[in-house]
Amino acid sequence: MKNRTLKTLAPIASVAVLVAIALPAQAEDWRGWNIHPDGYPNTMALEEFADAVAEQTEGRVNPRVYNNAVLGDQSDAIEQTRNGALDFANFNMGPMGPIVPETNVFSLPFLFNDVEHMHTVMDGEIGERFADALEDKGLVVLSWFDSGARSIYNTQRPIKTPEDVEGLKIRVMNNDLYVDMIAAMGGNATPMSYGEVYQSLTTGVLDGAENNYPSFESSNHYEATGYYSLTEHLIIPECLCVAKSSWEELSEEDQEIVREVAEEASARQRELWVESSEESRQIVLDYGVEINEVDDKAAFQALMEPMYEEFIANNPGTGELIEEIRATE
Ligand code: BDP
Repeated sequence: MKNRTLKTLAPIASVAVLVAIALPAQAEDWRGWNIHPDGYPNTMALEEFADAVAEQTEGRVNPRVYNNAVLGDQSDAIEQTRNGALDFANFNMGPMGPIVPETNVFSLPFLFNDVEHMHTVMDGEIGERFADALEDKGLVVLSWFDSGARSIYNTQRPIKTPEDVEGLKIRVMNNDLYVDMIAAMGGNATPMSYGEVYQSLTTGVLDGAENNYPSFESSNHYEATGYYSLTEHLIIPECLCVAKSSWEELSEEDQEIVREVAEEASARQRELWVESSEESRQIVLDYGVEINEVDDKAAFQALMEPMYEEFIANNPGTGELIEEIRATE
């Protein structure tokens, strides 16, 4: 009796084994977080990344991008990606600071000379060190994106000297370093999620905020503020990151494909960035926003010295790192 059962079951079992072998490994449906709307340079690059990954892995990895931060604000999304609830994202290193303290150095105003300098640093050995720090916290950096230079905009007046910032209520990203930065200029900073800023500007809860041209335009903040002043105080890198747990589920071959596609997405994003910045500048000008150059940026820079001193004192080794970044050509 016992034997007969085994004999009848044996063929069924081997069929099951064969079916399991014949089926392809389960496809990975990747959910990607993106704060920006349709048409934004990062959104376009992320969508191209998603399509190319699906195509080149022949559907083994199927990324999908969710725009406009519908999956949560940036600080939440960083945590969700770290714990694998989200698979990939484009993150700014500003709100990354509280989670990966090494990245706080990017929130020091006037760290980089210009955007090109930032790219040279991030594409080199120093960038790799930051990628390692992020990986230790569960985020695999695939490539680095541009986010231009951030400038202050407000409803009250053009900012030409630090005195013009006096008393203004300025929204900053979630990182306490920006509170010190605005305080050093004489203003009052309010850390706030990106999505809440527009309304706070229109109701007068805020006098202003700070961002690059594409975000100033695409968020419609320009409609609520009359002055955009080119303080260019922050140049912050962004990453295209994957959750470490999602990354480790991929075969080596697929990892290679995804990494290569991400490098292409970064090149594409940087190209689109330049075009988009110019387009956004034109849109806000046409709308009637008054844009002004800041002739004496050194006056702003000088006020940041105590912030640097405190940062270096509180974070051993960062003095050397800052020197190294500044010396990178
Ligand atoms: C944009 C960044 C985005 C930030 C946003 C902000 O690309 O990651 O969340 O600024 O100010 O430029 O919150």
